Amino acid sequence: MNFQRTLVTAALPYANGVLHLGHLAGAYLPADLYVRYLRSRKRDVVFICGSDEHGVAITVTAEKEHITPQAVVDRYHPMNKSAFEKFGMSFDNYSRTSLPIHHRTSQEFFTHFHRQGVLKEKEELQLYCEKDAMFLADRYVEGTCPNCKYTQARGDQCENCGTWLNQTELVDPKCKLCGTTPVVRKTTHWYFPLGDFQKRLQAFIEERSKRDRWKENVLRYCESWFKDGLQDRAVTRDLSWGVRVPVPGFEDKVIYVWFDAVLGYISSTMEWGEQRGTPDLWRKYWQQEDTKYVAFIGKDNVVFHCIVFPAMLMAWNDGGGEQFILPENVPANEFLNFEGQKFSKSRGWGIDLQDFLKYFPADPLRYTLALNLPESRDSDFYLKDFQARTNNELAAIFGNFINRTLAFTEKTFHGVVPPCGPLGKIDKEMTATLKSLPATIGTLYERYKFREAVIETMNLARAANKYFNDSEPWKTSKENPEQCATTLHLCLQIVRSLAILFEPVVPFTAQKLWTTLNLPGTPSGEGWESAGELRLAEGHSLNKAEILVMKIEDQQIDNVIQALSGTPASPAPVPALDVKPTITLDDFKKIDFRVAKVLAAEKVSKSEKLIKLQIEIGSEKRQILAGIAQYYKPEDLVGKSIVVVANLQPVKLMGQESQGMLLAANDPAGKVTIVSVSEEVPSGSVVR
Ligand code: B3M
Ligand code: ZN
Repeated sequence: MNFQRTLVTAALPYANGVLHLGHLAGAYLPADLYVRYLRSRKRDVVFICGSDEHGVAITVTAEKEHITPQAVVDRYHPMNKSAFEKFGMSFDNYSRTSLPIHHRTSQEFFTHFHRQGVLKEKEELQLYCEKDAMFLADRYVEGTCPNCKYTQARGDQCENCGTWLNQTELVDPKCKLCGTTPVVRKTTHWYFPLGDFQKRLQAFIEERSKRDRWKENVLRYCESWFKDGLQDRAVTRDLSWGVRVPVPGFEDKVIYVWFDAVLGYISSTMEWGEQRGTPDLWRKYWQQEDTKYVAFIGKDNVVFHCIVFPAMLMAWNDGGGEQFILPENVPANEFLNFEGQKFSKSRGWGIDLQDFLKYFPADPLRYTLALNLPESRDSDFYLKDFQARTNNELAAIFGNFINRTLAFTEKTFHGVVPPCGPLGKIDKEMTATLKSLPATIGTLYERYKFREAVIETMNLARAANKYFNDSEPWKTSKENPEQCATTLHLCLQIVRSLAILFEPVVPFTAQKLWTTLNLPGTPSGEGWESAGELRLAEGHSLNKAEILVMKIEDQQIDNVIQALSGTPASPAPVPALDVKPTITLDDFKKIDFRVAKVLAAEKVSKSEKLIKLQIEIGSEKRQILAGIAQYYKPEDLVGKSIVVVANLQPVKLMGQESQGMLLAANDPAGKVTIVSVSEEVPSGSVVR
């Protein structure tokens, strides 16, 4: 495809809390790296984001605090917007889905689908809380995830394994407001026939994934959805906060938050165009076939961006009007952990972006996150690693090369770019390396390999330090001044190139460096390719050098650690023992625990977490499903003697029957360890 422009979106964060470092590593930093690179390549690009301001997460917060949902989003939207700015996110527009332009757009889509007969009206069973007299949409209900057994799964999605749920699938559901068990009642909703689009979605992903090399993890998620078969999905809710359903008789319902949120990308682009006085500009980015659309998200959003949103756009396009483009790629990242544990709002584990930026500048954070991006698997952020990367790489390699070059130039050449004489062997090698790098690093950016791109960029600073050392300018300044001038001339050229090539990663530092070099405009304005060329003119005078990268002292890290444990965001304190209500011995005797032997085990295809076990309990053979795939390989389970509840009513998980439950310990971090007994104990033995 010969694309003329790029549309880049990053997931719209809920305006229901502040951003933490995990969010940045998932969608935002990669998107910003990509966009900054494209801008430096002088591509036509628009970068769109905004706050997702609907959904039950927000109304639950409002109820807890006895304020309106509007007050909740009015608090968090500006906070997140400003934290993003301080972090250096270069969005062209950061909108909000509570704006009229967004409500209008969402309703227009809904009405269009309704008129075209795409949506189906259905009566369905929903959980209803008799105490609160309301249907428990989405996050108003919590229960155990049928997929991974996580106990705080919500009505629409399990936060732990990312499964998109129908609320009636939750095991042991509880009303989030009053804690009582809801009843099941009938209500009428509009359904989007996702299943009807399956073939076309598969063909779409097949084509695009080959064309633009989709990431393995994303393809795996999509395949598992297809394998199970896509279902019709309700796209309306019995709620009052959200976009009103524009169908007569349904005015008291709202559109499902995910159905309106993805359209937020479009309405945010519209708002951007309007602000610039060109209200139709958005069409160029959404409706011209030669636009490349790349949607950056975290892994928990894959189904909505690879399946739901494309299906919605297909349904719109079927109407025959203006045609929307579909994503060319959806480079989703996995999760980032903090100091070895999952970020968790409820446990207060992690560090907020705005707090972090009170202690440290954005650039070292961007650099460290870029090197730890969870591009293919979950990764970690450690404060000590942040300190080490800042001090030993950003300061000691990149900063050091720049400092020594500028200091030497100042001292020996009065701060003026010296002339370049004939090139010797190592000079030629250095210039050849420099020449090749914009293309090499550029290819990595184009392929969404941001970690590698940043490593390669730092390698230039490494090579430059070596070049400086090997050239020994402190010797040649006396013995061979012409050679010394050549060395410093080339080093200064590299400093300029580093400003351009590092700009996507450390934009604030790059700009400071640019000013020190006494160059006009911005590094990216100069153009990416020019980083391979020797553009600094002989005789150009430089400004006085400042320290570019401040080292981080142990004390500073300790201060943060202190602050972490001194506030509610503390490293998960051991929670008070929260024991369930007392039961009698008779109650206990009702449960039949038995030793079972694992005969066979395999992963359940659709799921990240579930393993299917064939077990033997005495003379009986059974199948059980357990959410342990993250912690055990199926082959390691075979032959183990485990303990199971043998008289538990069978349940269906992911369409498969589970005839019992194995016992396992769940530590506070969520790690699962199976209870096992010595292999000599015969299967079928009673445990009590
Ligand atoms: N607000 C969920 C999230 O922040 C959701 C993303 C919307 S993208 C259209 O993970
Ligand atoms: Zn789950």
